[in-house]
Amino acid sequence: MDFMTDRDVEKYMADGYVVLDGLLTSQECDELRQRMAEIVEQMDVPEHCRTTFSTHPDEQLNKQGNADYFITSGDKIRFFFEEGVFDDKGEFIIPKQRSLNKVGHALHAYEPLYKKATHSPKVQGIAKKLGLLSPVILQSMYIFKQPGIGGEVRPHQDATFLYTEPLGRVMGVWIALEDATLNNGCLWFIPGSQNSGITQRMVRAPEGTFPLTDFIGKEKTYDEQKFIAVPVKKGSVVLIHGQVVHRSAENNSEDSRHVYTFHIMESQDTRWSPDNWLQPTEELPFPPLYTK
Ligand SMILES: O=C(O)CCC(=O)C(=O)O
Repeated sequence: MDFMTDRDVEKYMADGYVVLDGLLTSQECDELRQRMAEIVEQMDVPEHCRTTFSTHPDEQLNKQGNADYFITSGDKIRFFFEEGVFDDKGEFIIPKQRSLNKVGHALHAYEPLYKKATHSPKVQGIAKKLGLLSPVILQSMYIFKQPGIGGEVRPHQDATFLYTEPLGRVMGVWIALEDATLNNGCLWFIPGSQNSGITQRMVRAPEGTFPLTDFIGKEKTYDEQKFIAVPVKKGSVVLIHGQVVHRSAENNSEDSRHVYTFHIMESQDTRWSPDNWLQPTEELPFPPLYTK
């Protein structure tokens, strides 16, 4: 039987997301976490690049001292921090292992273990089950949701940041490397919201202007009651339609909630917007999923 069943496909189409248990074994999750611990141990982030990551539009526009570090991170492995983890001189005021919000955006290309997880037969099988002909990998992220300080991710649609014509060509593959619970900041979704278009786009600002990105359209406020919590077990994957509205809460618990996530796009008959912050580069064109 396929790892993704017909019922899973139906649920994904209806709700805009679906959970599949057992994409990775517990040991595979631990290996990915161990490798990330080594990467963090060795990280060397220039002072001017000590970037706090926020999904709040105003904050993204205003904290642009290090905007270059973000906008050129599509083909690199770079480090983005939680608020309040540096002192005035840019020195860590908490252990650096606990300081990160995420690492992105090219683990899938440069880190062999992450590359293997991204191109695994199960992931390729999911894409085939969904009928994708020429899927490519756009970006990847390791998200930490640190105990006590892991920030919220505000309600959004991924197509705001990863825009295609036509819409409906992008899917997030979100893999829990630890249990994601109500306490440590699991995902929440508005089922069916992928069918109502998008409300906002993040675009590159014209060359030579600052800030480097801008938003078109307004951030929408959603009815809190419509969100459904989606706690998942370590090793499970959540498939996220590019237009489904989702969010995650702050992590006020004592547990971390590590995740490896990447986005794929059906490239056949799809126009990747040149206005997107993320662009393929000479060093790293978007790699096809159906390779090792
Ligand atoms: O991991 C999270 O908390 C949020 C991730 C997310 O919203 C995304 O990858 O689009």
